[in-house]
Amino acid sequence: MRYTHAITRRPGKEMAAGITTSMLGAPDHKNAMDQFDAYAKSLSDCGVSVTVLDPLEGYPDAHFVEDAAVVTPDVAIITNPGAASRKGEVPSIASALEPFRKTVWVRPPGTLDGGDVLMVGHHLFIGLSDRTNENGARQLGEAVAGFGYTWTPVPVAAGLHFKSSVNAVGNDTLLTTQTFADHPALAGFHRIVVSPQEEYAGNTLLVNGHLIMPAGFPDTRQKLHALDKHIIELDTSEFRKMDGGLTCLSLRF
Ligand code: CIR
Repeated sequence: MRYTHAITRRPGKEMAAGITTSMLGAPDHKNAMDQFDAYAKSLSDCGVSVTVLDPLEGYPDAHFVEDAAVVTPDVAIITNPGAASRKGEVPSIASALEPFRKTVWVRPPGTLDGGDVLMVGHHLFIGLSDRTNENGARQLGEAVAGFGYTWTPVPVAAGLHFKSSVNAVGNDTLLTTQTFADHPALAGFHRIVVSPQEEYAGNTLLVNGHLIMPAGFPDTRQKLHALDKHIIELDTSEFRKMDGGLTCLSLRF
């Protein structure tokens, strides 16, 4: 799919108060801003018009905009994030998307994080995780079914979200961690498997034929090199400290 737009949000000064399990220490806001600027520039270099929202006061995880919506070519689904501290992020993302798409909202008891949703063509893989429940997955599946999409729920056994472990790096090629290397739900796709010490690089982003990957993962870089795509490596250290990666930082459509 060719993207024309992306919505992003600058990290706020309170970003260290977000949710994390990483034990990598507190993020440095200044470094995070520099990393964010490089990220937004890379999206722009890939031919995408980038909207940059201001930090959302009181919501230290709000720059991980991917979790607040799922945008298809036909409709934007506004999520009900699984973490209580993140539910208030959605109205501002809905407002940012309204000029582009009709919106449909996930309602309780359904919960859904966009990080659990991988769209490949007209199919959605929806991770069932600590953040996304079956009701939320079904609401999303039903919202897109009318536009010709199919969907598969996939239990997420490791990592925060489904896309912490599986991402598209080509039309029929997925980059996965070993957990999903032989997963039957992904049958039919060519799979490139990241090594156990490079699992974080499984969160690599395909934008208009370019691969944006986190810096510092030479084995994965070499594997991706075989795809003959332009590779952009970005330092994501400050976002990683807060369990975030490259896909989390934008909504692409
Ligand atoms: C959280 O735990 O919700 C944030 N600290 C990180 C969210 C990362 N989002 C993503 O992978 N889509």
